[in-house]
Amino acid sequence: MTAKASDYSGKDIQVLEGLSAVRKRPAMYIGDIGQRGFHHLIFEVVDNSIDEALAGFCKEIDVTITKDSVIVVKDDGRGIPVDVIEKYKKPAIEVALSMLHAGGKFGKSAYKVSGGLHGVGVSAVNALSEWFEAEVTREGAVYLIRFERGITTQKLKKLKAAEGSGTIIRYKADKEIFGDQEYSYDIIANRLRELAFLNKGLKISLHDERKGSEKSENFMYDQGIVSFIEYVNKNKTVLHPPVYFTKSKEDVEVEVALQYTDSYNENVFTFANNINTIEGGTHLIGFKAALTRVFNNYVKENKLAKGELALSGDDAREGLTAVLSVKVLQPQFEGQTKTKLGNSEVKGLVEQIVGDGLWNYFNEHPQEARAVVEKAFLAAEAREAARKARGLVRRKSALDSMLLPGKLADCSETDPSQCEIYLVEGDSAGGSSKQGRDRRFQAILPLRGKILNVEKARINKILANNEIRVLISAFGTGFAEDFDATKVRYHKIIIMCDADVDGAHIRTLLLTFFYRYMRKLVEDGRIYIAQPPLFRVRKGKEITYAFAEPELENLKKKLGVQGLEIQRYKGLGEMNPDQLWETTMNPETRTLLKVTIEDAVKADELFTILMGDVVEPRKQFIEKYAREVKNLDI
Ligand code: 0RA
Repeated sequence: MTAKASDYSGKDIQVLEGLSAVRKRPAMYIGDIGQRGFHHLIFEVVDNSIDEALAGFCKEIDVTITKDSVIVVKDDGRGIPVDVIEKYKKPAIEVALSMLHAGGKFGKSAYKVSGGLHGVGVSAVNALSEWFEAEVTREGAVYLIRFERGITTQKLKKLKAAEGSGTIIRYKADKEIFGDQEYSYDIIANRLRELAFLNKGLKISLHDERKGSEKSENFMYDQGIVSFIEYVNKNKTVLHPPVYFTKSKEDVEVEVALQYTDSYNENVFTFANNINTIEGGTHLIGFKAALTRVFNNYVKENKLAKGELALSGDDAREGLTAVLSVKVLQPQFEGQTKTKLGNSEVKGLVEQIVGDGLWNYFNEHPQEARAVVEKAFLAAEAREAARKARGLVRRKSALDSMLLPGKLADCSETDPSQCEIYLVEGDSAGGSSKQGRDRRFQAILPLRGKILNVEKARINKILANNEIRVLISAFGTGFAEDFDATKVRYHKIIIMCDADVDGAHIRTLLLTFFYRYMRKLVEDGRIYIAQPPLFRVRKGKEITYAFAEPELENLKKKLGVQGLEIQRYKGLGEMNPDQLWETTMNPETRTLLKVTIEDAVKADELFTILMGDVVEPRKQFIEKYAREVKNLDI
């Protein structure tokens, strides 16, 4: 054996080891092996086609879920190169698809997406697929290569002569890794729609060929992020048409679109190289600085000031929907979840573009400018009133550090990581849960009646609401400018409501409040929903609980129907303390749903529809989902 040949086999082993590492610890490479990771594989493949589009060679991307749940991603780019790489004695495509992190080395596109969130490249998808195929058309022919669980089972072969160019990836996610999961059309559609918004003019289509759920959609937006803004604001009352600014400089391209609505919320979505930078970063800092400056300069120059009242950044952003998309050559992603843009050169550029653009817009549209500035002053007044009210609360609590709400039955443990608080609907259930709990680590806060709908109120009114004040002081986090999620006194905040319409309403009101005003608690995974059973089934001395209809049916079958006593719980109050503990509160036996934000655009849409003041979309939403709801107890 020549030195060269042994060298080659050595490399070969290294390649295989690379991918077996992915199979050994998949979560390390794709985040998790649950729903998120399972869908992430698709986006990892699509990202490669997006890179090709960003480089200017791909106009269309086609994603299909076949009836056998095979994923097919097709693009009309240049095709993955097939020429043999000297060093590996293998075609470039084989190296790119079977070597970890090798993908980037062959990419010559201007703005690579890979390198961002779990940017592990398509080889990780290959490793985690039962089988994986790439079909490439380029240089006058069609080529095919195939792998099974990351191992080449069909070397690259030429299939036939053909015109044009493009890449088709087909893969079947490995059951050994992902179990029996099913693809969610909505998760895929939402991300593809977002990618189409962020890459103006690119056509992305999605086809679901699974039996019974056949569906097809095309996403293509000539207006790019302006269409994104229109989509986000479709159920809101807007104050002016969307405004759009863009500029490219050296290695950075910036696009900004914004529009004010009459709502009290701020919705700024930021992206770097198509990655949703939920932790913000330099682009967001530049944007906020420019916005605040333009507002204050406009007020000064037009003598619109109201006494001593100064406009803060928060005031200037009340009711604002904005999409900020930057593309940088070498993105630096920082932060806990690697979704914070670190490139310092971006801040100044964004600040300049937004500053100049908005200043010109205000001067060319004085009517619109006055409307949004007027709104910012109303926000400032509300904030000032809230600040005064909060000052009172703070002084009191400084005098008495134990100022916890009287209704709160606190736990004895003081380490927040060990503590839970149950927010319980109604006094009677509050009573049972106080008796049923483990008082060492479980606190109970009964909520009387409904909390305020924060979607329709400004901050001063929110802070005047008694139930909300009680929540804030029990949590210990402070509020608004003083809000600090790290001060939270309980690492689990558990919403426990009846399984009826009122319960659902109270739960939604609480979630709206948390999402709009304590979002960090949601992001940190602190918010949970308790799952009380719907049925109690007794046979002789044996008692079991069912949490949904199908479970009840199974129980009926298992125990045979004779002699069964079935009780349907109408509310938590019907359970005695022991039952409540056993079914809903005992960490050993209960089921808790953790509230997560998978998609901020969808979450905003949901809360706007459910709690906002435009009626028609709510009606449509209820009509659409009413058919799917079976356990609704009115
Ligand atoms: C690197 C170089 C070239 C194409 C690609 C990557 C490429 C990769 C993927 C992955 C999915 N679709 C893709 N399309 C293209 C082309 C280099 C050249 O032709 O000069």
